[in-house]
Amino acid sequence: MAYSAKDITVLKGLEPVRERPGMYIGSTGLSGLHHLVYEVVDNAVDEAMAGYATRIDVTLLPDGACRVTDNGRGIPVDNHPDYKGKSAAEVVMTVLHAGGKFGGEGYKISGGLHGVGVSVVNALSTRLELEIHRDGGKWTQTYAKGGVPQGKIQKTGASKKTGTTVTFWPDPSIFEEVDFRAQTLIERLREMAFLNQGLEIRFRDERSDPPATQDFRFTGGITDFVKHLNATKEPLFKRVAAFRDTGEDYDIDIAMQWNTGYYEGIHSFANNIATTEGGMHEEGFRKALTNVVNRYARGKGLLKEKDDNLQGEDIREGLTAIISVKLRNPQFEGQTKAKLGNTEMRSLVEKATNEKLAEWLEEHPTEGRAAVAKATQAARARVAARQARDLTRRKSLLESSAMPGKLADCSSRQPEECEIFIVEGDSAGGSAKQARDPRTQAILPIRGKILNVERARLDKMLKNEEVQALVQAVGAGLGDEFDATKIRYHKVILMTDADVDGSHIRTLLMTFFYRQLPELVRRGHVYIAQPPLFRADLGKERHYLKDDAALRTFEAGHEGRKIEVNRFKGLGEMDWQELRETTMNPETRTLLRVSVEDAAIADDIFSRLMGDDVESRKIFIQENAKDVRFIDA
Ligand code: 0RA
Repeated sequence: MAYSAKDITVLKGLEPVRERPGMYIGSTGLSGLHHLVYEVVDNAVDEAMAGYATRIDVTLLPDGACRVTDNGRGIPVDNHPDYKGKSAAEVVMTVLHAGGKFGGEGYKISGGLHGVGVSVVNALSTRLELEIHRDGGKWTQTYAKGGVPQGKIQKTGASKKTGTTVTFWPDPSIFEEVDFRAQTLIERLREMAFLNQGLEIRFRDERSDPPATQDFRFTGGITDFVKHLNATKEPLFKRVAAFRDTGEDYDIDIAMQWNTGYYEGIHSFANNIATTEGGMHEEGFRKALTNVVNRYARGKGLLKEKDDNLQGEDIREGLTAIISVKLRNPQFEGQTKAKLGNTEMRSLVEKATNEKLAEWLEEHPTEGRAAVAKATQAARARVAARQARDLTRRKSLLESSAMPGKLADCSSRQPEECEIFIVEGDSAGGSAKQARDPRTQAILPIRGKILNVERARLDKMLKNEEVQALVQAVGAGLGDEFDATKIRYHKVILMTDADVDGSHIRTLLMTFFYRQLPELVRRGHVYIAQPPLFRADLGKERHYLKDDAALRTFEAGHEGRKIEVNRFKGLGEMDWQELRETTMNPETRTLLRVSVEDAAIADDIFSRLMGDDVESRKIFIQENAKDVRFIDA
């Protein structure tokens, strides 16, 4: 195909996106792939937030495409004033950052995130089809690889409805993988539906026959979100406290409910984007929450004059809360651009919480008392936990800051080059010790299933031997005393069997890290080793294959030859040379880095997996057995 001068302008304009995709969508792994969908959905949600769309359909097609349809006004198809001869729709699809921002008044609060614009999706696709229903007509335009328009937008029929449909095929030469994960998309779409009260989002996966579908529409908005998060827990009381405050150019929407558990689950969003690093809105909420509950407790005589104030962490124990704000110019800061920087939001949220939560407590005295009683208990447990911790610390001092007995440490003392393999079982630990590079690789064998941390309280958990060994080895402390500068290994690698028990232990370990050393995960220090599932012998050659797909490809590539296939049931079945070559040697292995993208989703999953609700755990494991979660290569 010959490019015309105009094509070259488009190619040039979108070129930076193809050159450095990571800058625009974060990564070219699964997370980046899914970002494409979110970007298109965000535009449709914007149209809904502006009051014009009520429904969004997201469909995965059998040929690998993703289709997003909304029933909004349709992207304008008339000529764009600033771009001669191009429709506004074409500008949106081919100019970086054009977005819908020229909508003027219609676009008061723009959610667009991921904010990079749908042209980025176009740039990273092999093909994109646009269909717009508007002004009595149906309009279509197609773009080839890299976002090059195949002709102008054209009226191809009449239509009585309005709306926009974008269908795109992600480019396999850009992405490591182009198979969308239904479960990942479903979770985000559900979240979107919670955050946009009343908006209908329908998901349909046509890659299976019959197609799998899930529809979301929550008339209770984030109140339903909180109920959903607490559904796997035991709510302290039935009611959800919810309040909102709306101004000229902002919306604050808060819902909260305590459960009888011990973890804090405060999740904040700004313009529908998870602010996992917190920010001003969260700060305002926390400050007001501590204030209001203490004032209430004193006012009702639940705290006596001689009593200390309840601390914020006591009050937040077992609290599930959603803070969702919408504002005109969100400033996203922090390492992962997931922290809201707008200072005005702090005082706005603080004021709203101070007034409205106090009111709510006055109106719901039974709930108010229950919340204070829970916080008072938490305060007592906090004191007990501190004593337990002091004890452990003294003990480890006595043992001269010794490392756990089972640890085979490495000799290097430069954390940047050090790795620790957490290995299941003593026998696998043995071959790992032989296989390692003792200078940079340490081995910590873990026996059996470590304590299920989700269900245990900190003071109890600290008494668990396996947990102590892990924390001591990592060397950076725990909980709010975690000190990242003391991390002894920059790679903490979970190496478990590829069977059901192995994956259970891996989930337990990931839960532990997520709950107790979240900073370690956030900084990208936690990895999962990928031992192969098969060894295929071809004459004298040995080939190690990581999964069923790899085996099939291998077999297809050697048709007619005799292949002897062995399935490894566990790490213990490999000899140490095999283990080194396939799984441990940095030159030849592949590792998966564990990432926690969206704490709200992760929280939900871990609770379902690990919480007390056996039924929901069963269902969850059945549904997700094949889906690798939180993992992005
Ligand atoms: C710019 C202006 C108008 C609508 C849109 C963009 C729009 C963009 C997207 C993206 C996905 N779905 C969308 N729906 C609408 C407003 C035009 C008018 O005033 O009618």
